[in-house]
Amino acid sequence: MISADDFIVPAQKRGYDFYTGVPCSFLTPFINRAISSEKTDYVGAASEGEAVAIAAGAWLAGRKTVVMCQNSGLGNCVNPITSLNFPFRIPTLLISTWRGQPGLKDEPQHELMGQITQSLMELMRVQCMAFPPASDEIADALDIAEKNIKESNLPFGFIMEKGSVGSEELKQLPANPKPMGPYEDFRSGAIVANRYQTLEKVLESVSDEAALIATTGKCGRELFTIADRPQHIYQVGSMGGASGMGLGVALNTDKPVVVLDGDGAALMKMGSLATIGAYAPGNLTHVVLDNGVHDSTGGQATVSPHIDFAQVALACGYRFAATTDNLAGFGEALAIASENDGPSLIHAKIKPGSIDNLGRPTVAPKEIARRFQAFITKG
Ligand SMILES: Cc1ncc(C[n+]2csc(CCOP(=O)(O)OP(=O)(O)O)c2C)c(N)n1
Repeated sequence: MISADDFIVPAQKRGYDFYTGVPCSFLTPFINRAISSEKTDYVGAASEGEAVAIAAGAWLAGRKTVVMCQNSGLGNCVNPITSLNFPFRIPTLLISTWRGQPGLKDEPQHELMGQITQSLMELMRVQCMAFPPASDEIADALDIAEKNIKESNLPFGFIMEKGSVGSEELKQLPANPKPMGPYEDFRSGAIVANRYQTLEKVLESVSDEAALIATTGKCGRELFTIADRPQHIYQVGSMGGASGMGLGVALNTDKPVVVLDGDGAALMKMGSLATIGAYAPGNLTHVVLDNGVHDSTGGQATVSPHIDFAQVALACGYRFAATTDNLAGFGEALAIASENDGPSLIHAKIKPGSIDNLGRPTVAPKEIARRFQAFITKG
């Protein structure tokens, strides 16, 4: 058995000091220390997939990251690990517990995942090894992880057995929710613009210093078609992960960060609104481009006509929210968001549809990630 600091301190010396994840009882002492240690930043995520996206954002802003989860949560990580970390070559240290370890008595829901934890990691191209059980094995384990990450630029996994880390007190600050932020309704009564026109308005309105993170599907393809700049991420996969990534970036830079989300994607990871509202980075603007459909896959309806994203955001702690259905109102909402402390959410009601012969990003995701990281960290 080791103490949490036996791992956290040498990991921090190697640069790993941004932690995010969802707890597991096997992780309790380790996660308690990641929360209380002054050497680490910790973001409690709503889901493990969101944690992977937050960590990816933090890495894009220059941090070295650790994602902690129960192995049940590995299932929630599969999509971002395979369609975000892999194509963009974004590494993280992934510490997963080993509930259901064969030979040990555990609950029935952990049996199958316990049998496949290591092979699932390897299937996802995540090289992994046992979480070091003794303090004299930690430096070597971290060096193996570092070497692997340097070579592959992919996540590296540690599988943590029960009782690996000695107990730690849970010391956390009480929640301090603020009164609900202001709301503006800029609707004129008729939806006039589509996503392409709204993205053009974003580019015309936001500062050249702003980083833009576009959700999967036609949003990123359109943004690339309108303008390709180093401060753009076209999230080709990881549907729903744009907001988590935006949070990870925004918490680690002073530059403005604008997330360009879809209604389907925002609904897929709605827990991220809660995390953003609670961690409340002042420089984050979250635009939900709501065409009422999964436009990129043929226009199948989402449930967004039932959802008031602006009110959801305010209830989650966003500092400002607005609803718009026209470009002038959208521009006004963006101006308020950029002049005031966020996070802000702009619920932009738009028409479905795109342009004819829409292209796709021609810059490789790995290159996009690295030029974005350079944009955020240099200057
Ligand atoms: C996890 C996952 N499920 C499904 C898809 C397929 N998919 C790609 S884009 C898309 C629609 C996204 O809808 P929305 O966020 O509303 O954006 P829009 O296409 O309307 O711009 C879907 C379902 C995917 N890429 N990833």
